[in-house]
Amino acid sequence: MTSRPISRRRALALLGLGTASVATGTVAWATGVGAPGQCSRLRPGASGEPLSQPQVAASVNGVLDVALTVGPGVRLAGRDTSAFGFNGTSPGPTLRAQPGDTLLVRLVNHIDQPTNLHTHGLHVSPHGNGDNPFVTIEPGDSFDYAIRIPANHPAGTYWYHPHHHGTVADQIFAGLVGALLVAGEPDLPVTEDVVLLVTDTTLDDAGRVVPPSAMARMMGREGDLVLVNGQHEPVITAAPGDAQRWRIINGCVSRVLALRLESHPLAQVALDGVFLPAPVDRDQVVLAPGNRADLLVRPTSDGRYRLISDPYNRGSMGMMGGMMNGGHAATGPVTLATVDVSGPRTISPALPATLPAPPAPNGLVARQRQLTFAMGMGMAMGGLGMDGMSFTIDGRTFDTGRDDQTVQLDTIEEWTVVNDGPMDHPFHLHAWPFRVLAASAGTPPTGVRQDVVLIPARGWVRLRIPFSDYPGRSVYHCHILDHEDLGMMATVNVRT
Ligand SMILES: [Cu+2]
Repeated sequence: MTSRPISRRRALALLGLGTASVATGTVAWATGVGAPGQCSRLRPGASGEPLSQPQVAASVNGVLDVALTVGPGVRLAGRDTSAFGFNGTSPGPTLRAQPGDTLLVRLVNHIDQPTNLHTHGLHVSPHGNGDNPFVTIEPGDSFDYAIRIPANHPAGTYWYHPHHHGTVADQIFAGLVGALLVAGEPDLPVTEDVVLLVTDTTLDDAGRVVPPSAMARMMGREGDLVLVNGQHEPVITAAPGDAQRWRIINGCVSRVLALRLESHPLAQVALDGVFLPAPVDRDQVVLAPGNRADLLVRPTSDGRYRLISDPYNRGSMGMMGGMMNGGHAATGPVTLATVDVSGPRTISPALPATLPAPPAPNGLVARQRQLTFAMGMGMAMGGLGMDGMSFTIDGRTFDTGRDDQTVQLDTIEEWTVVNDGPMDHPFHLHAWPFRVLAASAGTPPTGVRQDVVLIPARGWVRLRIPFSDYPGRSVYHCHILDHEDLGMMATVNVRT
């Protein structure tokens, strides 16, 4: 079964839809959510304020015991909004744990749609009340998660967000994100260690989240407001000579961040939470939705320098060409934050020449598979996307009850993920991180494990995946979360 390209006529017809229905049915909009295309947009009430850090919930004696209440009513961009948060803030509290800890999270649902919790990037069990994407927490209900982080888990920058199929994009766009840090050695010689959790959203002038048009869902929505820790263009202060660690998380629904800092190289030390073998100086760091990068920033002279995300072409919907490109209003570079460098010069120790990248697992490859991500009209099995638009993996949309891949526990597999379409799709696998072996773009692999990789339009990526430690069922999907909600997700069942 394959999908066929969208005709120009068909795509134009889809433009006029503007409904809020998705593959799994009609979305019940929560209180305070506006209608598509109405009203003027919210203007930030504050820009250029000092960068704030989310509150921290830290583990004690091996346990991080925290209640997270999902509800409307948070402050974003210096304005009161009816967007969603955890415990009244967006981002929610930063969860700080150690390898070997257990996360005991009581998730309380105070919105009027089902939700759940995913600990993105953690190599933990997907079973039962672990990192289980099949959990449904109905409005008014709560659920007790117990997520055991193994003692040998790499330290680093991870994040959490809801993963209830059909509402993932809406709930992240509405603000439900938080950082999750696993502590551990080494301590880098830095003067600041900060989380920069980047999100985008669109709010009307009453502070209500504006749902996307049907076309924006298909393209993957991008919000008008790009925020860092819920702030608009915050300012980070530094002294010349400082070394700061910026843990950048791309929490956007669809937006690819192409980051650069004016007049400075970015020394990348980690990707998707995991240390690289050595720091790498980059002019630009590209993060697909879900990716993280830890950067060391070392300003040397006084001045104000913007952290910018440049426009990134995610492709277009085939015959619609540039007209549909991106499906979003924002054009041109976006300023995420500014670093304000002044004061007495400090002297930071030199960067370590090497970093403790986790060793690559050795072993024979037990099995090779090929997976194909595609989009098209009407020919897919197992259900259709919006009005016949399908977002498929191997010709099928998501079915929670179907095992798409069955894998033997404690074996290593090689998956070649092919993108058959004209738009980029970021591939994400829960619970079992992978290494990139090769890619159609010819980009040299980093050699370290990661959990999201961008599969370019008409391209492919080859991955090596150790399905170690944890049996159970979980999912892989496109991390353009509108595509995931429209069906571009499938299941993997790892069996003993
Ligand atoms: Cu996609």
